[in-house]
Parts: sequence; C-alpha cells; structure tokens
Amino acid sequence: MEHRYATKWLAVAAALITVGAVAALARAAEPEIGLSDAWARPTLGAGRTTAAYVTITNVGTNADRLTAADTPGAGSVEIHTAGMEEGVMRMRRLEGLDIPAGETVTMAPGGYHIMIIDIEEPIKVGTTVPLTLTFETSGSVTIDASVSMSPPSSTETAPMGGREESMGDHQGMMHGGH
Ligand SMILES: [Cu+2]
Repeated sequence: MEHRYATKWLAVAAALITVGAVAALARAAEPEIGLSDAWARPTLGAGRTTAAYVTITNVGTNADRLTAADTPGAGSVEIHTAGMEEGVMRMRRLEGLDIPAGETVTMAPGGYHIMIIDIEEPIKVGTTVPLTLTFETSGSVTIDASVSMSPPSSTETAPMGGREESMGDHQGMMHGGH
C-alpha cells in the first residue's frame, strides 16, 4: 500500500515538473520588454503638448515593436522621431518603433520621443505621468514618468546645446509628416 501511494505521488510530481518546464520554455520564447528611466517634460505656460522619454530594453530572443503609447487625459499620444533636416530640427510621427532582440532603444531629446498632445491638465515638475506603452508581442506595460526639465541621468544624455533645454524640443521644432 505504502509503496503504491509513493509511486502515484512520484508520477504526479513528475507531471507537474513537466508542465512547469514547458511553461518556462513558452515564456522564454516570448520577447521580454523592460522599461526604465521614464521622464516627461513639463508643459510650459498655456502649452498642452509635451514630450516623454523612456528607455526600452528587449531581453528576449525575438524582436518586438512599440506600436502605441498612451497617458490619461491626453487628446492623443504619438511615437515621434526627431532629427536635423536641412539645418532645422524636425519631428516626424512613426507608426511604430522596432525593438530588436537583446537591444536597448533609448529615447532622448533630439531623437525618439513620445509626444503627448492636448493634455487636459498641465504637467508639472515633481509629479509623475503614467505612460502605457503597447508592444506588438509583449502587450501593454505601464511606467510612471517623472516630470523634470532634464533627463534623470542628465550626465550621460546631455541635450544638444543649452538652448533646447529652455525651449523644450517640441516647441522649438517644426512638425512634419502629420
Ligand atoms: Cu514630437
């Protein structure tokens, strides 16, 4: 009797271990997205549009793609890129942003950013803004972006020139491609 019970439990344990191993494999096959260093610039004066930045790391083995961003109270939230075109800093809307396997994509002033448009309430320094990013494979992830005039680690991502710091990269730029 004793022996038969033991055998039965061993079989159950073996089955559970197998299920666990399969689940672990299934998880490993999916992209794993990590968000860090999220921050947003405050809205200035009567302005209701601003930019937010986040560092996206894909620690998985498959590529993923950021397809949408959102925050409560905004008219719309877009994924943008910025760059110099004929000597003028211009922004362009992107349909999505590829996050290759094993790589980190860093948003920063003068480059990729999340454009928050027509926000109901002013965004103030010292507060946080919840940012929800939606990825093609990994689904939605929400992170609190701290509101400040400069990046959380401003030593490594210094803005280009001092002028941009006071203007905000959205106010000083032409919008294109809308
Ligand atoms: Cu923009």
